[in-house]
Amino acid sequence: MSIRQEDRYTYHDYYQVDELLEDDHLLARQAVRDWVKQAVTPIIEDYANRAECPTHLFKELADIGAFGPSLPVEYGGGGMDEIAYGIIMQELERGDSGIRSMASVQGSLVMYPIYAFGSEEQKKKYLPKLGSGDLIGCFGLTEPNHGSNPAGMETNIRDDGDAYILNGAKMWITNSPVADLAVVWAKNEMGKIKGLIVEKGTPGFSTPEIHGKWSLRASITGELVFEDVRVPKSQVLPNVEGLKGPFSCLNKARYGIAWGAIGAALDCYDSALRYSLERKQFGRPLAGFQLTQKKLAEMITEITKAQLLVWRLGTLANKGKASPAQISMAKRNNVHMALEIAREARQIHGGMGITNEYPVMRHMMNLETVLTYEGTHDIHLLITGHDVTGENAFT
Ligand code: TGC
Ligand code: FAD
Repeated sequence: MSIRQEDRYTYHDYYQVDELLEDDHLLARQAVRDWVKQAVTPIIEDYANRAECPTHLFKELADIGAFGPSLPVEYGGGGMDEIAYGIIMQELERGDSGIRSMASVQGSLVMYPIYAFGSEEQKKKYLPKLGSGDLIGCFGLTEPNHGSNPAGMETNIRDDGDAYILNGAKMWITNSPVADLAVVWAKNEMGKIKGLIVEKGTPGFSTPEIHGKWSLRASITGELVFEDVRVPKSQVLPNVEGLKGPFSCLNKARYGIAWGAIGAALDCYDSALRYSLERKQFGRPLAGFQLTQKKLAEMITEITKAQLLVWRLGTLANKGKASPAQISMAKRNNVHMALEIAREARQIHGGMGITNEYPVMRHMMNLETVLTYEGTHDIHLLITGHDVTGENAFT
């Protein structure tokens, strides 16, 4: 079977949402789009097939400004606004959700907490190197027994003079086996959650890889295991305590995913539209049948609604007014929308849709993870339910 080499992707903007964007947004988008066509498309099916992470792309992602696009330049970021950040995530996920994950974790889950909650020494030590891709980071919140409910975490620190002793385990951690450092959330002796920067090579710290994923196969995932790991107190993030620390990072990453998922949806729609025009059955193109048109018309309608949703969310985020619940709504809606579109697009491709000559099955499998990580589909529904009713379904 030949592996897809050609990338005929064309962007779709049915409601001329581009008119709402600024020149900087369009320039950033074009640069990332060009990079995805040149660096991601030719290799991604092969890496996904082999369940291998294209780690050489970390440095290239840094070079195109994908790490912390909306963080200040002096702290390793891109100095752009939140819409530019979203648009970059959209183009990356058009290539592959795993590639967007590489950037989400580095920028929103590693650089952001160090920027927002770190000491000046920590920022100077880590942020420029993270922004340039000379250091790779990961984010440890989820545990084997505590996924949707991180408040129950068992990972803990114990005071030991000028250091803390860290024990516990984190599960499902994107990039952990290749990371130089981990931002880890753990409870202290008072039960308060603190963030720590734990460097690779610290005795007692290991990062075994998780194998056997049918989803996000081009992204590397592992555990974080801490056995009496001595972490100097200077490695604790001094300016945050409690769950709002990790949740603030998740707001950033979930926002990026709300944009990113549209990229995967667009790639599936674009491929299905082209295939339906080129493939003939019963003497006419598939696109000429009403049932195919229904699928395509519903796809572009949902994509258009999602594009408008994130544009508005981005304008709110630029003013610092995007609430966590608004971000939850957009993450949930857009990932589900993308997954539904991937499934419909797969049908339009018929048998060819299950092969790696087209991107749809890969996107579809990836989106199963995206539906679950950064808060599952149902958890985000309950966050919206809590917001609109005032009643907390979690307690
Ligand atoms: P709750 O009692 O509601 O809140 C505890 C404290 O946290 C504050 N808070 C937030 N702060 C900022 N942003 C948010 N979104 C916040 N949500 C809550 C809250 O104000 C409170 O602060 P304080 O000062 O009063 O203590 O918390 P809860 O324990 O009842 O949790 C509610 C729930 C279920 C919504 C939450 O646990 C949740 O979101 N669960 C989902 C877990 C999740 O999203 N995990 C993601 C792991 S990381 C990941 O998946 C990375 S994938 C990376 C990739 O490859 O792209
Ligand atoms: P569970 O919490 O056990 O949930 C199982 C099911 O129960 C879900 O459908 C859920 O919606 C449902 N459920 C749970 N509670 C309720 C409730 N109160 N009401 C109704 N339904 C409920 N985590 C990190 O910290 N860092 C990472 O870098 C990271 N990367 C990941 C990469 C991949 C490939 C994957 C798959 C996950 C990653 N995660 C990461 C973990 C991810 O955030 C969790 O998988 C997710 O939060 C769900 O937790 P869980 O898998 O333990 O599912």
